[in-house]
Parts: sequence; structure tokens; C-alpha cells
Amino acid sequence: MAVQPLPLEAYKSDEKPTWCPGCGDFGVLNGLYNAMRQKGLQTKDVVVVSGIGCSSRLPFFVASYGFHGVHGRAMPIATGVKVANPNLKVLAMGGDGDAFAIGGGHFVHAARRNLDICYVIMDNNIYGLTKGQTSPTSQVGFVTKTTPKGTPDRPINPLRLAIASGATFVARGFSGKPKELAELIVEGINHNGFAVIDTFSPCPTFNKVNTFKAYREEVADLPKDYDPSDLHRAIEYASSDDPMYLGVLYREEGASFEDHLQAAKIGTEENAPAVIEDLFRRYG
Ligand SMILES: Cc1ncc(C[n+]2csc(CCOP(=O)(O)OP(=O)(O)O)c2C)c(N)n1
Ligand code: SF4
Repeated sequence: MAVQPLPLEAYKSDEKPTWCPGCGDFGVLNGLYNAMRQKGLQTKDVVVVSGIGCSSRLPFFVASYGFHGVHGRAMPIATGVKVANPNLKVLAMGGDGDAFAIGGGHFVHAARRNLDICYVIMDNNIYGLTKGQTSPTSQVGFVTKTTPKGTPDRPINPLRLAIASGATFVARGFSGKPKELAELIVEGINHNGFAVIDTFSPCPTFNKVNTFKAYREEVADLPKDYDPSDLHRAIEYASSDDPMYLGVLYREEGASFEDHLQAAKIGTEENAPAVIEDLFRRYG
């Protein structure tokens, strides 16, 4: 039976977003709704997982399956969901603190495993939910209530971290460009493997530095002749601060973690009950 395309409204849950007016996460959510519609996804086939943070509330607002997890644990949850049922489209969505501070180890290992997951990081360079502390992507000298003299820590570069960890699709989006972000999410979902989309998503309440206005002046699209399969060029462009490039910086085709599992026929949907029974027999 042919699958009916869904209207945009079908992807919206009854919960209305609780974010502050002007929060960048609204643009990311709209980008996601549009990406789901463009892909023609059925809501029953999608699971959106997150950790903890303002941004990690996003699964509430999507009419799919969802899992609002523990701070920094989006990747273990996404891994479990995807491995238990590889037919599901698994999207992970959350903050830069969630992804790169408490979740940093999980991020690296999810990337090197090349799980078939699309991870959209709402990067506001600050901890929003806990009312404005520095995050791993805050600039040196960033002043907050807990760093009144400015943080001495150097920021990580999410794109370089993702590439170095083995992610096979690495992109940068901007909440101020939700149409382009939707296209990136579609590409990330289409990619067979771990897709990271670090997305500038300003927090107007606690971050008066990394604003929509500032980003509009700092970002630029990748050159027309840009080749995302060139690893060295990807690292070079990911390292640029002026401008900061938007688009797909790195893409590598190959087998995903799930392809290896399927090939080995372990833990797949067909034999998962038998595997679990066996574990209960041995350790129950
Ligand atoms: C184990 C644990 N440590 C710390 C916290 C407190 N905490 C909640 S959200 C958060 C950081 C939120 O920042 P980010 O992940 O960047 O998301 P944002 O709120 O900015 O969207 C922290 C430290 C927690 N809930 N659990
Ligand atoms: S505190 Fe910042 S990140 Fe959190 S909802 Fe408000 S604007 Fe968004």
C-alpha cells in the first residue's frame, strides 16, 4: 500500500514549546518538522532522543516516539534504540553541554562506531537550562556568573572533534537558516552512518555574545567547488573562524555499525528475543 505524505502539522505534538521567546531552538524544531515532511517520514517510524537541557526538551514537541533521557546520555539511548530495531529512524537532539561536556565520551564512541544515527546539536555556547554557565564551546574570556573574570578554557571545535572521532557525515547548520538546516537534516538522515550537524542556536536569555546578529555576520556557505570527501580540506574548513562555514564539511561512504551487525546476525530485530532470553538464562 502506498504511503501517504503527511502535512507539516502531523509532525507537531500537542505540547507547545516552552522555550524563551527568540530562542534559537525554535528554528531547529521548524527545520526538523520540514525535514521530516520532505523525507515523507511516518511518525511511527521515528524516534527522537535527547539528554537534559533546554534544547533536550525537543522530543516533547514532535509527534513521533521520543525519549528524554539523562544529561549527556543521548548517545547510549540512541544506540540502544537503533540496535534493538534498525528499521527505525533515530534522531538525537540536544545541547552542546550535553554532547561535548558530560556526553563527550559517548559522542566520541558513537562517532567511531559509525552508528546510523543523525545527531543535531543545538549549540548555544552556554548552559541554558542551568541559567548560564560556560560550555565546552564558549569562547576564551566568556563572562558568566560563575566565570566573572572570563573563562580561561579554550573551546573545542565540534566539527574537528566529530571528524577526528570518525563521524562519516559532519555538517554545520544555523537556526537562523531553517530552510537550509532542514536540507542538512534530510541529508543527515539519508546518510548511512553517524551524521553530526552542529547547529548555531542562540540563547538570547543568557548569551549576549553569540547572537543571531553576530552569527549572521560570521557565517558563510561553503564554496561551490567544495569537495566534502577531502578529509584534509574538511579539517581546514572546519578550522576556519572567519568565516565559519555552513553546509556539509565532510562525508565518507561505507558500512555502518548496523550493517556489521546485520552481517554478523547478532542482536538484530529477528533474533533479539532469543538473545535476550539467553541473557536472562545465563544471568537472571
Ligand atoms: C548528571 C547531571 N549533571 C548536571 C546536571 C545539570 N544540568 C542540567 S542541563 C545542564 C547543561 C545544559 O546545557 P546544554 O546541554 O548546553 O543545553 P541547553 O540548556 O543550553 O540547551 C546541566 C549541567 C544534570 N541534570 N545532570
Ligand atoms: S534559557 Fe536560553 S536556551 Fe533555554 S529556552 Fe531560554 S533562550 Fe532557549
